[in-house]
Amino acid sequence: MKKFLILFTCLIPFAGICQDNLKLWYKQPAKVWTDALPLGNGRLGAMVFGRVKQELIQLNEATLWSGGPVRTNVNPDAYANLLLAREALFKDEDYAKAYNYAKNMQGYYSESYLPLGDLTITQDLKDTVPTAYYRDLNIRNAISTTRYTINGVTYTRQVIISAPSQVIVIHFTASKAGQLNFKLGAASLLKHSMVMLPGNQLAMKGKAPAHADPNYVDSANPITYDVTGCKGMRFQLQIKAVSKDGKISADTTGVNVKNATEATIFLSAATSFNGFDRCPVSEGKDESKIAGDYMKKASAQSWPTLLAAHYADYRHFFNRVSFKLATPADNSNASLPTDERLVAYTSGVKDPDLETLYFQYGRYLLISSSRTKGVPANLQGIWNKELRPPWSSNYTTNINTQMNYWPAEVANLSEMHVPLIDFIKNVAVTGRRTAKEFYHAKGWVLHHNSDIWALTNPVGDKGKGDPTWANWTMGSPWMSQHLWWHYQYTKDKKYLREVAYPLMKGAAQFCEDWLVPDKDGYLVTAPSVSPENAFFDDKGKKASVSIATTMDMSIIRDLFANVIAAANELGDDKAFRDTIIAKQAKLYPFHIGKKGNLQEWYKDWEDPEPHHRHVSHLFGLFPGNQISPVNTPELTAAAKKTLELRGDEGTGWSLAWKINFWARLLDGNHSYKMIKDLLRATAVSGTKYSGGGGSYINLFDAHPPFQIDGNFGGVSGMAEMLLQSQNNEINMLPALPDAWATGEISGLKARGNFEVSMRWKDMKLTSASVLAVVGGKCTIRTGAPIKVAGVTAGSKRTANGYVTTFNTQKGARYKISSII
Ligand code: FUC
Repeated sequence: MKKFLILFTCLIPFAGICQDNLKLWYKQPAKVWTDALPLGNGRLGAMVFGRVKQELIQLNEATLWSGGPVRTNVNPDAYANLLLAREALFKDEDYAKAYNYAKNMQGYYSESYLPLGDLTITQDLKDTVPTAYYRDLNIRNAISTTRYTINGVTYTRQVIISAPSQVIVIHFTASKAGQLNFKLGAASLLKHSMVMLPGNQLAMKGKAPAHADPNYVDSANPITYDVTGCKGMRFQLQIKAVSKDGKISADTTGVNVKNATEATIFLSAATSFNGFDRCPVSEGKDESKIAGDYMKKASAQSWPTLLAAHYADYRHFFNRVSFKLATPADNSNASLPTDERLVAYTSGVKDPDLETLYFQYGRYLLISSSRTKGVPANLQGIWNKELRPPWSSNYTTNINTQMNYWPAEVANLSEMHVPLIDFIKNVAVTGRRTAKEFYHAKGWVLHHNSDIWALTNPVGDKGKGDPTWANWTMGSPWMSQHLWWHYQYTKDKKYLREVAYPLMKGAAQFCEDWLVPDKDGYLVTAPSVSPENAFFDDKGKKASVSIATTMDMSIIRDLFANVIAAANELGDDKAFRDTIIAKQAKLYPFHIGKKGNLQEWYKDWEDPEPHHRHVSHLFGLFPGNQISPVNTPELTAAAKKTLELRGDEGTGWSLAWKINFWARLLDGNHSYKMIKDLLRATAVSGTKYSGGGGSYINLFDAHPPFQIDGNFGGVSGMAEMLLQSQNNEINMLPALPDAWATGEISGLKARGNFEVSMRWKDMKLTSASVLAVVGGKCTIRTGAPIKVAGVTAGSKRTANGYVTTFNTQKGARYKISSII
C-alpha cells in the first residue's frame, strides 16, 4: 500500500518531476572509454573517467570535423551509368550488371567527426589507493561527481557543461585546507601546439585534417593535412584554473595549482567552422575570440552561480517528463552500482527502475548532444575519442540519423529536433546540385552518408563502395518525415509554410523525376537497394541492386502522403498536390510473399541472410504509418510474419527498431523482450554486424561498438508502447507489457501538440490528462470507455477499443477518468 501511495502522490496535478533514482554510479573509476560518463551542452562534450591519481576527461566539440566544403560535379559519368543501370534492370534483368553500373555512379566518402583532445588532472598524492571511492552521473541535474578519500582527506570533483556559459566547469575541493595539489595537462590526436595566454591560461591551438578515410577503408595514408587550402578547420581549447587560496602557475606543459582547498577549472573551446558552405580557413570564424569570450565571462562567475544557471537551463527541458513503474517487493537491484545492476538485470533480475532510468538517460543524451544549429547528433552523439571513428562517426541516413531523432517530439524535446531540421536545409542545398549533376533530376537528393559539410553524393570513392549502402537514394524523402513530424507535434503553420513545405516539396520533386514506369505502368525506383541486404535472383544468383524495393516505395509513399496533407493544411499549391496525388496512385504497391511475410523486394526472392539486422521493408509500420492493425490488418499480419522470420537478434539499433515495430503491432510483451535485449550487458568493443547489441556499463548503446542510435531508438520504442498518435488519434497504452502493469508517465507529447499524462494500474488506464497546447479536435483511443471532465462526448465502442472525440480549447487541460 505504502509503495502505491508514494507512486501516486507524484502525479498530482500531472506536472512536475517526481522520478527519483536518476543516477548512474560506480565504486571504481572507468577503465575503458565506455565506462566513462558523458556530459554535454549540445556543442561541448566530455567523457569523465573519474580516475584518482590522474583524472582523464576526454573532450569533444560538435563542429570539429575533418575536411571542408564539398566539391561539386565529382562524377560526370553518373548519369550515363544511371541509364545503363536502368537498361540492365528493365531489359535484361541483369542485377550483376546493374550493380557495376551503380558503382560507376559513386562520388567521394564523407568526412569524419573528430576528437578535440584529452584533459588530464594529475594530483600530487603520496598514496593512490583511496579508502572510499564513488563516482556518478546525476541525470536529473546533468552533473558528474567523483569522490575519494586518501590519507583522511576527501577529494571531490564535480563536472558540468553549461549551455548558458558555453564552457566545461570542474569544481575540485579537498575536505582539509590546502590539500589540493595538481597539474592540468592537455593532449590531442590532431595537429596542435600549446601556447600561453595572459593570466596563467593555457591554450591548445590546432588544425583538423583535410581528410580522414573511413575506418573500414584500407588506406596507406588515411589522415591527410592541407596547409594552404580550405580543408581543415582551426580549433582552440583554453584552460584556466581559479582558486581563492591556492597558488596558480602555468607554462606550456600545463597549469599548476598548489596548496588549494578549492579550485574551479574552466575549459573553453571553439572551431573556425562557419557553415557547411564556407571555407573554414579564409572565411572561418575567429575561434580564439569565441573561446576567449566564453572563458572571460564564465571564469568571472562563482561555482554556485554557474551551477544555478546550468540547473535552470537543463531542468527546463529534462523535467518535462516523469516516468515511474511500480517496483517489485524486492527492489534491491535498484540500489546496486550501475555496472553490477546491469549484469544482474541481464541475468533476469527484475528492475523496472533501470528501465525508466534508461528512458530518461536517452532524453538526457539528446539534450546533451543536440543543441548546435545545423549540427545534429551524429553516430556517437557528440562523444568520440578516435581519429578514424567507426563509420566516420558521420550522419548515416539509411536508419541511424533518423533514429537519433525518433524520440525528439514524443519525449517532449522538440527544440532538440531543430538542429536536424537546420541540417536538412543544408543538405537540400547541396542535394539540389547532386540531383542535377548525378541524375539530371529536379529537387534534392541525399544518399546514405553525410557530414557537417552537408555531403549528399553517393559515397564509395568512385566505385569502391558497395552499392547496397553507397547508392541508396532515399535520404531526402526520409528526412522529410522529420520536417512533417515537427509540424504535426507543434502545429506551427509559419514553420510549415516557410521551412518544412518547400523542403518536402523539393524532396517530392526529386522523387517525381527518380520514379520510372515499369512494364505494368507502376512507378518504381531503379536502381534500388534495401539497406544493406541482398537476395537470390530468379537464377539463384546473389544480388542486391534491383527495382522498387519495399523500403523505397514505402518512403516515397510516406512523403507523398505528407506533402499532400501539408498542401491541404496550407490550402496552397493545389496543382502540385494534384500531380502528387496522381503519382501516388501509381506507386508499386506492397506485396505479401509466399511465407505470409511482407515482401522486401520487387519479386518474392529468398534472402541469403534471413536474420539480417536491417528490417527496411517495415518502414511502413514504423517510422511510417501505412501499416496498422486498425487500418490494414492483412499487411499488419504480414509485417508480424516478417519480424518472426527476421528473428529478435540484432545490433543495438536493430533491437531498438524492433521495440518500435512490436509496439506498432500492439504487442507490448514482445516490445518488452526487445527492451531487455537492448539493455543486456556487453563489453564487446570490436565491430559486430550480426547480433551483439546491448549496453555498456555507462548505458551507451552497443552496436557494437558504441553507437548512440540504439539509446534514442529505445526511448522512442518505450514511448510508442505507452502512447501512439500517428493516425489522427491519441492511442493511450496501446502496447503495455505485463511487466509494466502499474505505473505513470507525465509530459509525453502527441501529434496535434497535446501533452499527455497517464496513470494505470493492473494493466488498465485509471486516469489521464491532456493539455491542449494549441487547441483543436482531440480523438483518444483507449481499451475501456473514458469520461472527459467538462465534456459531454462519450466513448464509442469499435473493433479495436473505444474512441472518444471532443473539441479542445487552447491552453486547457482535460482530465480523463476510466469508466471501468
Ligand atoms: C550502416 C549499418 C551498420 C552501422 C552503420 C553506421 O552501415 O548497417 O550496422 O549502423 O550504418
